Amino acid sequence: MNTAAKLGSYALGLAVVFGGALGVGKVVGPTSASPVVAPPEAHAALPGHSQPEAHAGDGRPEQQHQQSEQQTSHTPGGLQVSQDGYTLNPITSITTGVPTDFKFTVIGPDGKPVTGYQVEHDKKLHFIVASRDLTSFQHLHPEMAADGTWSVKLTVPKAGAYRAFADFAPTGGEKLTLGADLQAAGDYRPEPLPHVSRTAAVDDYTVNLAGDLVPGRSSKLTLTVSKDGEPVTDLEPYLGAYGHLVALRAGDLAYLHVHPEESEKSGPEITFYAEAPSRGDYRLFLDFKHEGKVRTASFTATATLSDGHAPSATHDHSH
Ligand SMILES: [Cu+2]
Repeated sequence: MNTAAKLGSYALGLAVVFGGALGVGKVVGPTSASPVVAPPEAHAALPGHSQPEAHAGDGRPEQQHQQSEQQTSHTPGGLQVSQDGYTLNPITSITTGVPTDFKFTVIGPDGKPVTGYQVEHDKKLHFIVASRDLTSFQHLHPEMAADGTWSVKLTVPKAGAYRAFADFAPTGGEKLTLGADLQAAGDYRPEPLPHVSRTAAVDDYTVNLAGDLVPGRSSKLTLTVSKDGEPVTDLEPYLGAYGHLVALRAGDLAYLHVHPEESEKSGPEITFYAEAPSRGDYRLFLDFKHEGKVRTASFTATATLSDGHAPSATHDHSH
């Protein structure tokens, strides 16, 4: 009986963990610039707090629920092919260097392709394809057929492993980012992560990055666009803002929650709030539109602890 009771509690805990993920969108919610994730100290208090009542029966599920919410609020998007009953289902395979009419569906909790989506940033679904070494990035907008099949022209430039992300919110549901691996056959030569830099060049444009990623916090990032040394003040709206930023964690390609600051200004600055789930390196991809063309500027940034916890490498060498 004891074992059965324990298993029952364990199963309940799992159910709460998966159910709790539905709340993630709210927890890391859209508009707050303030810290939204509990600091690590909050966790330390939990296990001790729940111990004395471990045998109290009725109190147990609620305590597990609290703990589960703490855990799921830290799970970044894009790491799972299936979450909250929704599954990203690639239909087509990819071939290195060959344009593919790539097709996929999102299977819903009822086992059928989802056809109802909420529009976010001007689109029902945002489709990102990044190489696992983070040196290739594409932000695409597939078309959906009436039966829920999405299709998009996709060409991957080199052989290797890719991660495809579908960023969407089903009608009546929470925002989700599902991720699936795609493989392009051939001679795979992974490149190292580009060095940390606050400047990125694309065509005649230079983009500067101000602000720092802070682990477990919403961090303000300001990107400033210039062309031939002159600030660009006539950026064109793209996806309902003056830029679109995607941030992926090096190592596992966790997909960060990023949202733009509302602005009437068409440049040269574009401001975002990005939530780095941990310390480590991240690759940032800024899409911006100018003179009718969308370009992507890429940066590598490191999330380290601030407030006196800076790494020793930043010590002041003056005497
Ligand atoms: Cu998009």
